[in-house]
Amino acid sequence: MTKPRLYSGIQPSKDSLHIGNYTGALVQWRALQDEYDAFFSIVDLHALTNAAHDPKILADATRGLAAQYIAAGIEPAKSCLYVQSHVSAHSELTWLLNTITGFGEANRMTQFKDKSQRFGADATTVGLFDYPVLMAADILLYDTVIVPVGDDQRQHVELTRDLAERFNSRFGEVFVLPKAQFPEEGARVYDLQNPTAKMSKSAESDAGILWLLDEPSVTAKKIMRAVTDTLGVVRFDWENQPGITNLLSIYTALTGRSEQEAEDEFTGRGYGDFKKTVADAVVAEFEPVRARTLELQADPAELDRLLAANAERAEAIANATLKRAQDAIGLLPRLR
Ligand code: AQP
Repeated sequence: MTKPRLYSGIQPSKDSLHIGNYTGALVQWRALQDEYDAFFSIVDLHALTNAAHDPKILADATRGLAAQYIAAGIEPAKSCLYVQSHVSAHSELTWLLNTITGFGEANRMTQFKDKSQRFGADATTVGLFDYPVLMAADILLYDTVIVPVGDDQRQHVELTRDLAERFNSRFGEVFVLPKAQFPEEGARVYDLQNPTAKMSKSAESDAGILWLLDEPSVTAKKIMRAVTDTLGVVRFDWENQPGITNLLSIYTALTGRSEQEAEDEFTGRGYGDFKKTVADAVVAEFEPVRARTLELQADPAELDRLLAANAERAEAIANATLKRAQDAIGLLPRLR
């Protein structure tokens, strides 16, 4: 029996993932790859919308992200791991979907609002505005049933469903309606220095971000310096203790402990002791992933071969869906 399809991706907008990408996306991906026919894309076209995009580092970051996927447990023998720009159907379907997307609905996307505010008027592009439509094309091309993502992508997956429904009702049944899936813990990790703001690769300061490829001593130092409060109690309370709660949430996501178990473990213990335990857990999780990433990056030709083979597999599926969409929308088929 064929397995239901799963699709997700991460932008190679930096040379390392952060812990939010790890707990929000990769940990779920790893757990779901047996149950689903999984496609994990390195969404480099999305990375072009970033204010800090640098053409000199994008190709290396793309390969490096493939290495991090594998090092974190995505198995190339089971899952299709490929680069978005290697499959041109992503860009082509985006255009078709653009023509049925309302300006108003795209304008309601909170991630666009946040990022455009952070980037400023000069760096806010039509590409950034169109990011959710490209993401819809990514998902719909693969007849995706489930999209495992962090909480920040909830609205984008809802837009994807709306576009699929609209297209199907206007032009005939072409797309499968996907559903987002969020992890129980670690669905939203906040910046350690500003624990009410999402941890983000494109944040201005590095001090609040736990990079997967940071040296262990740097990781530990960032956690020991994380912003907390003066209440002196380790408990889940996003409203009054966002810093402590963020660290607790990272801890439960990585150790599999329940919220209650984690709170009980730290009853009567000071913040320094608590932070040290969280730092040890993060370092223990990241260290083998970091070491394996560095090993894989030492053989770029092998990574490129793997990505090329997987692009072919992805392309066959994506092109078939694109053709259905082109036919349904009424474009004249090209004679072959
Ligand atoms: N802070 C977060 N907590 C939990 N999950 C997160 N994700 C991102 N940040 C957090 C999840 O990681 C996946 C890939 O994200 P992306 O790089 O494609 O885009 P993003 O959501 O815009 O991530 P960043 O880190 O904020 O990147 P930049 O700054 O480059 O845009 C998604 O599943 C996302 O939910």
